Amino acid sequence: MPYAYDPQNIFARILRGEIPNKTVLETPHTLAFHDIAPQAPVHVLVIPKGPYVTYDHFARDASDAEIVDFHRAVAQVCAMTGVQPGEGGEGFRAITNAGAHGVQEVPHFHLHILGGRMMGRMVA
Ligand code: IU
Repeated sequence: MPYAYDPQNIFARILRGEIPNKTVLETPHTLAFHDIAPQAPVHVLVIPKGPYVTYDHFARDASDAEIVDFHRAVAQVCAMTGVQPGEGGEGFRAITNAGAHGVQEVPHFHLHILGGRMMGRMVA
């Protein structure tokens, strides 16, 4: 079953520059920006520039270059926001919601990087 990407979703519009964002990092294939409604002192969304709906869609269909660029960008965001536990930071949580059961609101794959406070124990 092919994924149907909606080019009018809000992150597609951000990527096209139609809606402003607070950019943390931009790389050839990836954009990271502050979440508009932060759930923690650090709350950054990392998104690929390509039209991928969910993480599994991205992992299946993106090129190796896109996948490497995305994950290196995640590491850079962690460094830039000071949350890397191996580098003096206090740690972070990375979450991606996918589809209906994942309660995904925006249908463009995004990884939430949350940090700057103690997280709650993870619950489903
Ligand atoms: P979700 O994983 O799809 O549920 O998360 C969507 C996130 O996108 C959520 O944390 C929103 O606050 C965030 N967001 C945003 O940063 N900018 C926007 O214009 C909109 C949502 I709409």
